Amino acid sequence: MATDKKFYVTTPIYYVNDKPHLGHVYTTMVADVVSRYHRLLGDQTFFLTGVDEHAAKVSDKAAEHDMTPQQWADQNAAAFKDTFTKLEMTNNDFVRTSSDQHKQKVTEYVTALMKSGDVYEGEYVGWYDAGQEEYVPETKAKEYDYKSPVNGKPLVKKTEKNYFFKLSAYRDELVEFFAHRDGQAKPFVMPQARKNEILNRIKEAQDVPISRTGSNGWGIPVPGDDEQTIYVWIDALFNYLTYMDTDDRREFWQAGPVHFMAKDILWFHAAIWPALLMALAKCDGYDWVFSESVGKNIMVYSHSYWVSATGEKMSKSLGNFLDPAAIDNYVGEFGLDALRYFLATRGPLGTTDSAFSPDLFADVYNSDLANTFGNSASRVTNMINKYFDGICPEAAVKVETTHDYSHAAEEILAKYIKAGNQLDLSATADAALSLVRMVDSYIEETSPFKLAKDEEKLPEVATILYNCIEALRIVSIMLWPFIPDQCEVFWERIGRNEYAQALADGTGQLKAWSQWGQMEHGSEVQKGNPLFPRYQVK
Ligand code: ME8
Repeated sequence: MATDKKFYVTTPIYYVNDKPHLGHVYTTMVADVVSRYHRLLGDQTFFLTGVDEHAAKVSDKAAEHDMTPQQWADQNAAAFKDTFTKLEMTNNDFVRTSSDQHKQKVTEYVTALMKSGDVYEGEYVGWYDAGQEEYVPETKAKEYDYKSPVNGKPLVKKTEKNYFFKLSAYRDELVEFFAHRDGQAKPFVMPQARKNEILNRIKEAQDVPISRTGSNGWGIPVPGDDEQTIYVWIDALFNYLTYMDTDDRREFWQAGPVHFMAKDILWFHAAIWPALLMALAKCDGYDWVFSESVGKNIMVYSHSYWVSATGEKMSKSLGNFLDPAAIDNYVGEFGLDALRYFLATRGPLGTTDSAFSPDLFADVYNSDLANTFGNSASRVTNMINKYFDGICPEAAVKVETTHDYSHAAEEILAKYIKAGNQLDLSATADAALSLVRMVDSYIEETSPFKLAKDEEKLPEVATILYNCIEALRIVSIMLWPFIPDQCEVFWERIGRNEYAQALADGTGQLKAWSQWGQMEHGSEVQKGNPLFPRYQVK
């Protein structure tokens, strides 16, 4: 049964100046694992990802290729969509900022903000980072020696007639909002280590330009001023709302969005975005956009970077990224589950960058998947086939052991849920693996393969193998968000296709399914190829 709880998770919408790379796949994969985790809990989950089209770097790239911006955007949007489909991302929709729904809603929101006075006309002089499509404040520009901190190119001094968003008017409200959320179970900014930097910047925040000229019509026009288009960042941030501003989706918005992104764009999400929502909520008919429940649950999670082996950020402009072809190679060699598992558990979710190394990938694959769940599943299903003809045995007699399974499974489930709710994906996966390690040590301790040599000991072997297969059944449920494909293969082998069906229908039941003792004596347990064949380093 699905719970009444709603869950809404997003990724940044990615620029379509180029093809997707590992960084984009990473954030989308993390959001996908988190979505699957919530679907497993039974929460009604909405997962949104997509692309950001109206950037100058998109129209520049299009011109280089003799295409219109829309043609270029179409081509790369398709590449993002294909990549995500191939990687079995379970996003419920795919944002395109050139869609009518988005453009129309952004126009409505900006019109409302112009009417309320939070968007006004003025003149802007500042330092522009063309690669990032971002104005850099004077103090920061000086600190960076007037060069882009990302690609090293000179910052450009620009003067423009501009529309501004009155961010300065929201300083106090933002500071108060941060403080309020600090006192609650869920802070607004995660990891918390990044909060102070944002807060300090908020305290001195100036109004922000939200329009530009000279975009040759590539962008959403400022309402009532065809010479200006809405600055790509404002257009982009609104995607999280425009796609949910329909009768059947507003409820998901009310659950409070959980936004994933990398640290480079935290400022936009942690300061400008909530301020825009606060401002819009003051306009007629929009109070729902920053309702109490949104204010209580909205969250911005900014992870660190994947860096190359030499420590540079992987990025399109630096050209040092793992592209779709390289990602395909990993999937071909190790399987999609392995990529998903590696990204989710060894990625830069915390405050330090992660280097992507093929050796580490292979090590993690062997240690966490092949030698752990994969090996244990093979061992146990093989023994059940060898000693009990593939029929789930009965735990009828007591076996001396130091392992208290049913109790341990309960404790592990509690740990798993705690880590999952805190978005600590490596601790979540590790909780599940700790139950596999327990199965292994139980087998070492009780040696069913030795006992089986003595006919009289078969009832003990039966109990041992029942406990093992039951524990692995629970493990496979907990590991599903990380390695769904092989968990579903395992479910077929133990006669539990119903889990996959329920999850596809959005009616996961983690807690009910994880209660001890649901493998049925007499049901079929098939053996099969290793779920994760061990990788031999070449
Ligand atoms: O910033 N490591 O788009 P973008 C980890 N359109 N994650 C990485 C990464 C890396 N090396 N490189 C990129 C934009 N990412 C805007 C966003 S949202 C309203 C608008 C991921 O194509 C990470 O999620 O530059 C980062 O925030 C995002 O890609 C930036 O993608």
